[in-house]
Amino acid sequence: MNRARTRGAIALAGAAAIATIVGLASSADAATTLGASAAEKGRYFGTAVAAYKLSDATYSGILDREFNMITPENEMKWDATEPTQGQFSYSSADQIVSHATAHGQRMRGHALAWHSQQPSWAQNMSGTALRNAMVNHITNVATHYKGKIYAWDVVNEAFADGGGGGRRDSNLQRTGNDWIEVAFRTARAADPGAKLCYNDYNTDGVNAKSNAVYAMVQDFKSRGVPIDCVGFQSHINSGSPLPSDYQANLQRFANLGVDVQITELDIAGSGTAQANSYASVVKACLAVSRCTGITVWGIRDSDSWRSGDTPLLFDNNGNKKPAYTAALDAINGSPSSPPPTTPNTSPSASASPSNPGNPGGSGCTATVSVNQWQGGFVATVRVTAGSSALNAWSVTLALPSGATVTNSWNVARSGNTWSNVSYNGHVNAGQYTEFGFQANGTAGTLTPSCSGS
Ligand code: 9MR
Repeated sequence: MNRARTRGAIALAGAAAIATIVGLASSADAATTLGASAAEKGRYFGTAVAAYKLSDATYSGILDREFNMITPENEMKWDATEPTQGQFSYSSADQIVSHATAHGQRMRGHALAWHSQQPSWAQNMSGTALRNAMVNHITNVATHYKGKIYAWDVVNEAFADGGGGGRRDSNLQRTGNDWIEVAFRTARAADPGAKLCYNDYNTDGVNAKSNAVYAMVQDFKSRGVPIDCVGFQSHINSGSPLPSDYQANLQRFANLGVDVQITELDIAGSGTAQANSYASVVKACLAVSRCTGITVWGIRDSDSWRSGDTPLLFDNNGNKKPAYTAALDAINGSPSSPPPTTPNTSPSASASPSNPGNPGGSGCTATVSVNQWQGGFVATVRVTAGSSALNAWSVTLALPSGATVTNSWNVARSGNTWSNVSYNGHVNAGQYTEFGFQANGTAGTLTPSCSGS
């Protein structure tokens, strides 16, 4: 594991050296890829990835050019990671994580506890045996990927469709109504640095199902059950059209004190109509300060679970569709909204206020916010351009002795110098981008200083 991590770090450092040159050469115009444009707004743009497609050059070419967040489409699910009880199988998911590490992409983990895609041994279990198996599963998987996951879908699709507003019946639900909070507490204990999300579909507008999820999040927040984010899958088609209150729904969840994320976006259709819907979703996310990013559920239409709907941003040959251009233009045309906030807000973790900022060498300031828990922390560093655009930046930030970095994102590090990667060197005047890292130890007071060109 240590060796793998070292290899990844070397690959990342190499990529970053090249990236800095690219960054310096770029023009002062808006960024030209989804990931880079989203990064300029302090957001990510991700996609679902299938491990077996990574050897397809068209597929990985688009992936690495456009996307800076990856969700394994199936490889981290229960049936994939624990096909036999107590025997864990991580090779396909590890392949995706290695790819992400080598290309400076972050990971969303999907999904720890779900009624679907369970291995047959779990499908046949009930009661205490199933509850214990779920806890053991979450502990093992979240521990295996500790420090490598930006956000976990801890529980997926636990609410019923239709007007009832209740839980979905499932073997997990029948172990007791508290199975969801047990799943979240277990995930927090295993990987305190990951944001923990509840994820569902048909919750994209205000309706009976999203109201039920809303009530659960409110209850969890009031009782200190660790939850950091809510995922809105956003599988849009004629049967599930884009709700007119999409943004308002995201905002009401954000107002509960959780991040919101678009987690599995696909929109059936073609041409202008599809392009307009993509633009609406992107604008809605960027208008909600706690909407931290958007993930589309596949790259080319042919990669989609609903390929007949042609619901994605690239056609079967990997060409950009009108929907791609609309999504990119919507990101670049959106005003910068206030910060996505700091990571976890678990009761044991405290978010320290941002440092006042540092005038730095030329044209940028850096501020840091820290989420410390017993034995570790996540730091989020914001780089804000001054009155002219940046094409490259670096931040000097020393860690106290005893603190060791386990994982970082959106950045290349050499000792105490943290530099932009290819997609986030360009920052428009007055705008910002963010990078982060997770470390063992105690952060203390971190004082970043920024220099840009
Ligand atoms: O896209 C996934 C597809 O390859 C699988 O066959 C399917 C099996 O359930 O799961 C699909 O992904 C689902 C995701 O994990 C949860 N939300 C709905 C997605 C589409 O079905």
